[in-house]
Amino acid sequence: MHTPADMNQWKGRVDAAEGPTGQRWHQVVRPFDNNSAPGVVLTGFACDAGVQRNHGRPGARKGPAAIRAMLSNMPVRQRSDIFDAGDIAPQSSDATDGLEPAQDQLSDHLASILAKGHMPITLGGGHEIAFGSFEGLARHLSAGDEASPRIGILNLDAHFDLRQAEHASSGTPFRQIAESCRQRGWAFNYCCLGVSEFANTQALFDRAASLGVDWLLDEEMDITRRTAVLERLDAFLEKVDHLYFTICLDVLPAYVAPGVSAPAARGVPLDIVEAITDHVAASGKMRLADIAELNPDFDIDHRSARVAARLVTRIANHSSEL
Ligand SMILES: [Mn+2]
Repeated sequence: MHTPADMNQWKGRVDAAEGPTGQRWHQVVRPFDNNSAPGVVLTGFACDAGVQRNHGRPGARKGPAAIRAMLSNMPVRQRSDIFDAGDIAPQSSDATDGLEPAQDQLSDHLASILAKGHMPITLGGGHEIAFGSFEGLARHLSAGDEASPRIGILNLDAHFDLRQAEHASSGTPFRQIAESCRQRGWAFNYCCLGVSEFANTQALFDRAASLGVDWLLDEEMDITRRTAVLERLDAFLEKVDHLYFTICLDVLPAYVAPGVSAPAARGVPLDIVEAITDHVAASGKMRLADIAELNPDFDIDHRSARVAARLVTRIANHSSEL
């Protein structure tokens, strides 16, 4: 189910006396349509069916509205070509059964946005968003000239989300992406930064190793290791031409992002997460991005939603001009 942008969600402070440089996002965001000139396109994925299947705390379906509320008052800096394409969600009648159709709808939507030269940023939603995002990029690139596009998947996450399970969930998307790559005959280039040794079983570390995943533990990503982390990132970016960037908010410490499906006891400092975000956005390789797992039911004073809005704004501001 795809509902068009509800522009009533974009409201906030107006500093009329400041003129055009006093503008905030709610004053410049426009509803997306098929004739929109290339820009940043926000789409909500109002879904936590995968979180429910993964036995997490439901509520992430309310994430997109909470992120828009915090984005509304962001000052407009580098970019003002921002569009809202509304929300994609499972049909309310079929609960968790609606997961796969919603992912499929997201993929088609993103492929069509990419074909028009936009930079999609998708607001989650559980991390099941990742399979929808990747397939959107894959469908777009399949229609192009490259026989075997070099795609990189960069995930900032406490979890590999590589679980083997009977049904797709928020814990399985990167295993599904690995299978999709194998079926397409494409390399699976997956880098997961911020993995917790205490939130992933040995089976997941073994699967990551056998799939050739590049990872760093949360413990290897404190602020004293900023340079080493960015060098590792550069080595990964070197190997790919098209990057899918996904941030699971539970990569952050629980005191920074309490409103998530599965909070992290340690996490990666926001300083490092923001440095990586700026670096990736400026690389010229990022084709699409999403931010997952915001659960407003467990947020404190919109803390996690504010962090999500900062990250979305950084991605938009620093992404190379189209
Ligand atoms: Mn996670």
